[in-house]
Amino acid sequence: MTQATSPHFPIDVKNFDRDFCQRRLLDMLRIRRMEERCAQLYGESKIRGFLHLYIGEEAVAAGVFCNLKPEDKVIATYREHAHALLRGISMNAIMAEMYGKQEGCSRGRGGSMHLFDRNCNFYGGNAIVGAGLPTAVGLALADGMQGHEDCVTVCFFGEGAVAEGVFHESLNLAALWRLPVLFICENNLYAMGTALARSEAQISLTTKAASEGLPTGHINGMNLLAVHAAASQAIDFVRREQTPFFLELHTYRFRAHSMYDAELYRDKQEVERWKAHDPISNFAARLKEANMLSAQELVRFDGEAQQEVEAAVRYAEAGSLEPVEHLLNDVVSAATMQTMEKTEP
Ligand SMILES: Cc1ncc(C[n+]2csc(CCOP(=O)(O)OP(=O)(O)O)c2C)c(N)n1
Ligand SMILES: [Mg+2]
Repeated sequence: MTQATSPHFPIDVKNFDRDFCQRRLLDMLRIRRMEERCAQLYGESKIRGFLHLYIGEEAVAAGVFCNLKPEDKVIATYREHAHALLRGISMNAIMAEMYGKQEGCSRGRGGSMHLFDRNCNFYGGNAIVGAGLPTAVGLALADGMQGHEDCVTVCFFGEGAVAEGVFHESLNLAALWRLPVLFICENNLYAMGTALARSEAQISLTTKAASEGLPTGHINGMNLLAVHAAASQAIDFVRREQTPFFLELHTYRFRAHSMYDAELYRDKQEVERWKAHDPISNFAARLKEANMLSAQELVRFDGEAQQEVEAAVRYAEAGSLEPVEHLLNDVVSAATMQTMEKTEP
């Protein structure tokens, strides 16, 4: 594990299958084009509320998801459009959810931060920083109790979550009870406008995780093949040993935290420097150099991604809003619980 998770582990594109590489490139293009369109639709007030874009971080999701089995469980944060898409929620259902339409994957009640689909074993989307971690521990515990021996739960979270007490509580329990959770920290350097060193005395996240008894690794999250190699080894390890692992991926978001953010906490040159590591254009260039991608194929993949996005926008536009009379459906209060208890035989 140590070698594969070193940021300097050499990954040669020629060791990979051409079809595999092209599919990963398409994964990243689908994410990028979908989110660029979402940003545009936000400007037109078609999408409202919060919208946190993953642009710049695509190699993380694309490198991890291709290693998972359908029965594995995934949980993510409010920056989860990519995870939902690569876990198999259709772009139509995602876009309809963004629009708040009933045809959305959360029936229009969740929006951007609460994409969810149990059929895909995708357990959200969560607005609360750190809330996915104990839920992941619970999902893995449930798998064990139900005899699902071979399952892995993957929990994505930002580095901002390590400041939450629940980060330590969750890692401790997962290690103590030997639960098969892969904790993936998407370290994009900032929690809203706060750089890690401004909130944490110990900025080595692997040291923090190791102090809770977890084996750890870290890798360059802008390099798709490096992410893939590290994730595949980490997932195999968790599946085989039925014990948790902590993987930190160094990445960067190119856009604002959410849609309203003056970005006073970082200078433009820093963003430009990171854009030179764009996971999509760099991966496409490496594939071209290795004769694994032609200019025409790249245009075709991009066109396919854009067509899928436009079809999803049409689907969302044609969708319907939930009638106001349904407003209280699925709303449970302490009072309704008491009534239910009284009326139950
Ligand atoms: C418990 C909690 N505290 C504060 C917030 C407000 N908040 C929303 S996003 C965010 C930053 C989280 O940053 P990070 O975990 O690094 O994820 P990133 O946005 O960088 O992907 C904060 C503090 C929240 N949603 N939940
Ligand atoms: Mg962050």
